[in-house]
Amino acid sequence: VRETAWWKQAVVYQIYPRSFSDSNGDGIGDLPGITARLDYLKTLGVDVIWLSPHFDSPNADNGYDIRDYRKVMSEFGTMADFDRMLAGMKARGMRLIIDLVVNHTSDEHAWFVESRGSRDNPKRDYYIWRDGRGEAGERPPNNYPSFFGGPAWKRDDSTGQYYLHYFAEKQPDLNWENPEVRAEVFDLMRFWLDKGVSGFRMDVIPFISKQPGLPDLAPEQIDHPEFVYASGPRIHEYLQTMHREVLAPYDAMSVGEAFGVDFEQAPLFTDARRGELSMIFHFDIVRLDRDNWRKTDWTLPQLKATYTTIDRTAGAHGWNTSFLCNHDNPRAVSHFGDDDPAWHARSAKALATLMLTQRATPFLYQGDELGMTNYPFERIEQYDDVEVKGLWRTLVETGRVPAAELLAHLRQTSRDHARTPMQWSADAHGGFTTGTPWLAVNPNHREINAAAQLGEPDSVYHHHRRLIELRHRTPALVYGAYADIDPEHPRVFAYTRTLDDERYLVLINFGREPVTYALPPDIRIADTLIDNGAGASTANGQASVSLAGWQATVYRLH
Ligand code: TEU
Ligand code: CA
Repeated sequence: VRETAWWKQAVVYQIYPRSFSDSNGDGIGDLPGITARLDYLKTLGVDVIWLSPHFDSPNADNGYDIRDYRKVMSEFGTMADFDRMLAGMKARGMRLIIDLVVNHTSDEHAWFVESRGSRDNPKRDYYIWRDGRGEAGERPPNNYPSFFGGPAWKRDDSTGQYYLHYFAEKQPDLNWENPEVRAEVFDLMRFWLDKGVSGFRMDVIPFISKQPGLPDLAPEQIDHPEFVYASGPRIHEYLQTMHREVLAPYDAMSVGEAFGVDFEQAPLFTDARRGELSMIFHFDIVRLDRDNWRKTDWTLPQLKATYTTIDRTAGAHGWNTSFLCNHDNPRAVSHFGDDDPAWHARSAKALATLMLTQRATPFLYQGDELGMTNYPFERIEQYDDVEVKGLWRTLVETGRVPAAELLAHLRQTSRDHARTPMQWSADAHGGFTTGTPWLAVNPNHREINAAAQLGEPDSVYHHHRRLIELRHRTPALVYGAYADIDPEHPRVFAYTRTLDDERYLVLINFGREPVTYALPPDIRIADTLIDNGAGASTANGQASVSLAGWQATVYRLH
């Protein structure tokens, strides 16, 4: 039996509000700015919008450090603006999911302000406090590193104890062992569900259960602590309770950011019979060519093998996400495609074809529907990201890595590539703001922008729109079995999607050179459903297909 769900059929679009659309000229995107762009999203065909954090925050990590879960960030607007935005989405038949960031809060959250006050404060146990090691407690309680540089522990002057922070010092980790913390989180989730949101994207959710006794990491675990952080013993108990008590009564969707979860563990989170999460984000594709901040090489067979593994591990009762970018990663076309102006549009469309024809819910990141590219960063001062600043401090300022080396990698890997403002038009600052943008707009907005692409039927935008429409009317592209028919081919990604007696073939040429691709004997093309404008069409029943550079085509098979 096919297990159908509204969120399996949906196409999701991620908005990073700070960089989407500025309505009042202060250089920062905001909620009225989003409301003004809803028709653009509706025309594209998206069903669900995922909004990165919109809550009150001192912005140590652009909103992933929340000060008040029930208040809208003042730069983004008011609760009335939120309500208007949500009503506008609903009026157009779109849903909203919001970001649930509950592994940690801001250090300015009222809970933490109280918690740090004294050892016997009633909120002390909302966070994770420990004595230091050494005679005078001068060394942290264990050797955990933080993701943004330095140890994951900060000594607090008021009581002399250390608190745990997996990310920045301004992001203290909550203590989920405390039932009051769990009740507070479930409550704030209901607050937003009652307002009408349809679910949550859950930030580093596997990290909420900590290792008992917080033992030191073994030397081989230090470089990738996420695998230890993501495997606390109570994670599934917490998620099952959350599902039963909060999500299920609202038929809410949930997507967990599964940083540190390896393939074998995936079904524990997403097997529907266990009642935990709807789906998770695997990191294995966007981080295929990464070792922390270092860019490494990748090959097409490696990418294909990863897709196959992800599909298999979901199993019959699990579900996956499909994404090539988000606010933490370089731009899809610069990363997996070819952002040279001659190949930019066609390769962006090829990647859209890959992204939107998986057995998984697609998550399209803002600007990728235009093929927005990486920013040409040159100097450290051009970056904003707390992660970049932490790397600079701990690697370059300590002399461990030469500045030029880190900069060369950041030019390909930095999170800021995805955070430059949306390119709405060829106007100043890409039409994002009438003021000064908080982060520079990519100079290529004169060529790559929404206004130009809306008026051009063959644009990257309209190709996304057509692919989304095709997916919506073709259940086999949502639910059909996935099979890579040629895992070793170094240039062509070839896979079928099969549902009952309907069968489709996707062919993507990952490169500039044309390829003549011989079809396996059991594959007979009936007709072409969509092609990324490369022109070469294939006659019914042909034994091989000529693919132009970066050509991507979806065929119906006999
Ligand atoms: O990110 C999780 C995460 O750990 C990585 O993707 C992170 O971006 C970093 O590159 C690890 O090296 C989530 C959010 O998506 C991210 O924006 C936040 O900064 C982070 O959690 C903390 O909330
Ligand atoms: Ca604004």
